[in-house]
Amino acid sequence: RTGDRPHVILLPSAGMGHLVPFSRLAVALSSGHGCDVSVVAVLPTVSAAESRHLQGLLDASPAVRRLDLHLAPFDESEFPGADPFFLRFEAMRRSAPLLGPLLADTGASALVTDIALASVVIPVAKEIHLPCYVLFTASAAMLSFCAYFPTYLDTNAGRVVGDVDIPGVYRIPKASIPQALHDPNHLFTRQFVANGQDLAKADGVLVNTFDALELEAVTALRQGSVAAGFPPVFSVGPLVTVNLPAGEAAKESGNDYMYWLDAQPAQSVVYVSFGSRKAISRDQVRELAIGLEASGQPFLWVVKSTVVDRDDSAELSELLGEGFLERVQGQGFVTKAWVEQEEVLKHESIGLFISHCGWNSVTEAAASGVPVLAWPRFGDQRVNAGVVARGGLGVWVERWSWEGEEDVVSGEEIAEKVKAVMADETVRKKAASVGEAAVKEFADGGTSYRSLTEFVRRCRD
Ligand code: BUP
Repeated sequence: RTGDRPHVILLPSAGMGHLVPFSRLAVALSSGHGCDVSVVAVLPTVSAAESRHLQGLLDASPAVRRLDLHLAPFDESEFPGADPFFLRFEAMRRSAPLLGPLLADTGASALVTDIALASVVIPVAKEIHLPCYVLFTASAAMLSFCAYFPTYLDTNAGRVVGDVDIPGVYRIPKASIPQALHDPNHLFTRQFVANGQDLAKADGVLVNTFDALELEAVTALRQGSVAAGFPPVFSVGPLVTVNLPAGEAAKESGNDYMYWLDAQPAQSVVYVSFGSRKAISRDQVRELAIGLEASGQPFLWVVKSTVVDRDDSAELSELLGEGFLERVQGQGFVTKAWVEQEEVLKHESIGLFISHCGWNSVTEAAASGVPVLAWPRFGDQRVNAGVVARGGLGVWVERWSWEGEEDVVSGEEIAEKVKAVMADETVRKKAASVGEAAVKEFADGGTSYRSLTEFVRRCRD
């Protein structure tokens, strides 16, 4: 801790969906809000994308320091077939006691832990008298669901029996509840319920959303309607990369897609990405290819074919079908590589984002005012798609969303929907006004800026 600069320690868990908002928070705190920041890292990271991202953060922000957490031995065979990211959550949770000695002599003012680790980290922080906040990396709707879910289970014999009506917020349809939570014994359910129960013990909860997008949920949480005695809620989003030089970083690293975007007409390109964590089925990839081609719109498509990027060796041409890449030359840019999505979404050529609705993707679309065609698939994505549709950021064709891989949406249907949404002025205008609100709230003096200022004030006390 230097002078009266608070020293905030950030503890992200695994996966880009978690690391990205933490790194943006690190930059916001250290550059705009006068804090010293340390980020706890577990190396090696699960994916190569995380490793590059972490290094990029440290290279670009010398004021942000790294604290290495060495995990205790953990026998993964206890959970055969489990998602590698959930396994890392569990390994980190079991290593929480190691945080005490790691953090004790850092002179820290506060710890901000990832929601995935909350219930095990809060007691450790309390033991060393370190104020402990939680960063909720998904929507406020999902935060309210997480806070209410333990009570819901208590009154329903421990199971999901139907829709979940969150007091003061809205009803989450049964089909939108993350699949794992339908099984009380699932590893993720156990973590989720424990974290939800213990949220009330945190000194506060930061959430990567903004009031104009999710006023109902944020207000209900603040008023204690969702869970009595809920700690202060700081809506600090949409967390964005500060001082992003439009397209320049991506171009410097030799990424041709930014040059390709430069050559496209304004608001004409359909950007397609289903996130960094789970591939879509091969049959659906083929139909999507047919649909994008038939839409006649230019498109930039990030194709993923494995769960963890380190294992991805499938050939694009084999995935997309014979002759596709040759046929769409000029119309489409298809890549398996990582793209700088935040920069892509800021590019003026982008007219639509077909998205799996990982929460970071939603917040990035909001920050750029780009309409979303929501195509959620698993986890919290359906709840997020609901936020997109309610908040005016885009449209959601609910019957397209699937958890299993059995239903394939036809190329013809995809092409029709893309054409219709691209031609819809109302969709475009609404998304643009969400974008204006997002920028205003995150900027100096906006509600999210003030929320973060209040959090820092508390860290200083
Ligand atoms: Br793929 C990809 N470039 O090529 P979400 C992703 N991203 O910058 P996820 C890129 O990764 P969860 C790419 O901008 C976002 O910040 C993207 O997070 C970035 O989805 C992040 O959108 C992905 O939250 O995580 O990774 O599926 O499962 O936690 O939702």
